Amino acid sequence: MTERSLVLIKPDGVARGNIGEIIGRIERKGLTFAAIELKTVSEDLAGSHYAEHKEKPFFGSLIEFITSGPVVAAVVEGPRAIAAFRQLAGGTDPVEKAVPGSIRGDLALETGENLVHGSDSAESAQREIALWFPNLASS
Ligand code: RTP
Ligand code: MG
Repeated sequence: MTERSLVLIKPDGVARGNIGEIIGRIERKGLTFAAIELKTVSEDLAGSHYAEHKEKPFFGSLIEFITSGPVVAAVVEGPRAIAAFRQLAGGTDPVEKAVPGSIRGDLALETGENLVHGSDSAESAQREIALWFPNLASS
């Protein structure tokens, strides 16, 4: 069954010139793009996107980081796209959790600057796609 996932290349990925590298990995996996756009992230959008982490001690630094520069926002599509992108991304901590071969495992060092976001469930994907791409048909 075809799924959609909301993928972000975070400000560190854009600033480090990793857009092409990350998009290439997504394409090589066989996923396709239903939407892709460079975006400046407002505090409002950042807070809504990461609402589940509101009470966490790292929430302030997370919002500061994700609004610190432009991000690439994309809707990625394909069979099991949500799990497939999470596999490509690797675990949250790029050293302790992400395995070599994954985006974070190969290219990142710190949990706070881990290059990419991918929706973690069908419910999150639906909510996040509506938030980032309100004009995209939900077909
Ligand atoms: P994301 O939402 O960004 O795709 O990352 P994720 O699912 O792998 O991790 P999540 O638990 O949703 O956490 C969101 C982001 O918050 C930062 N974080 N810092 N200092 C910490 O313990 C900590 N834990 C999470 C990370 O940047 C993570 O990507
Ligand atoms: Mg998450």
